[in-house]
Amino acid sequence: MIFLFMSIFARFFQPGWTGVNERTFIAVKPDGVQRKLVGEIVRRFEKKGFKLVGFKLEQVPEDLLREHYWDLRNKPFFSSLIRYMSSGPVVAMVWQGLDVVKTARKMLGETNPADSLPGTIRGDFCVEVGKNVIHGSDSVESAQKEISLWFRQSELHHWESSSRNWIY
Ligand code: IDP
Ligand code: MG
Repeated sequence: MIFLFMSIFARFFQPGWTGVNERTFIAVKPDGVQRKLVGEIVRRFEKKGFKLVGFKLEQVPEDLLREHYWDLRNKPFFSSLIRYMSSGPVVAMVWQGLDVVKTARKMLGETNPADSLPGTIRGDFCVEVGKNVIHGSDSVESAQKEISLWFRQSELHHWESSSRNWIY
């Protein structure tokens, strides 16, 4: 009974996800999709031990992209960034796990691929800052905002991973 109540509560009231329930928003950008990097990127997050809770391929409307990158609206590259992000389908994902926001940013590497260490996604698979293959939320607060911007509640899946007790 208590579990039923908790799962209904979690579904409708979406508490601040913390600890092993922390979530982040990851997107494979149009260049990453075109360059067939989706599988490799998903593989890295799966193998690390994170849990996939949302996944879709989408041609993203410009309105959503402008909202997503609202903080960068005054940057000189803003309009080319919106053009780049709408130049083809994007794979939008939500990953869950302990410290997933910070860890995912480390797995991505620096914004500029030239500053990204080998072994990171940007360090391994791209060259230019304007075609840097992947997005990842930069804080728990932005993750929560971005997830609710990109995903409906019904697109986020509640499932128990059978390897959970081998990871935590
Ligand atoms: P982040 O993606 O590492 O969080 P942000 O500074 O939030 O980096 O910038 C968002 C995106 O805008 C970058 O991933 C990149 O695609 C693009 N961008 C950032 N700086 C530049 C630039 O100097 N020239 C062109 N594009 C840029
Ligand atoms: Mg950012």
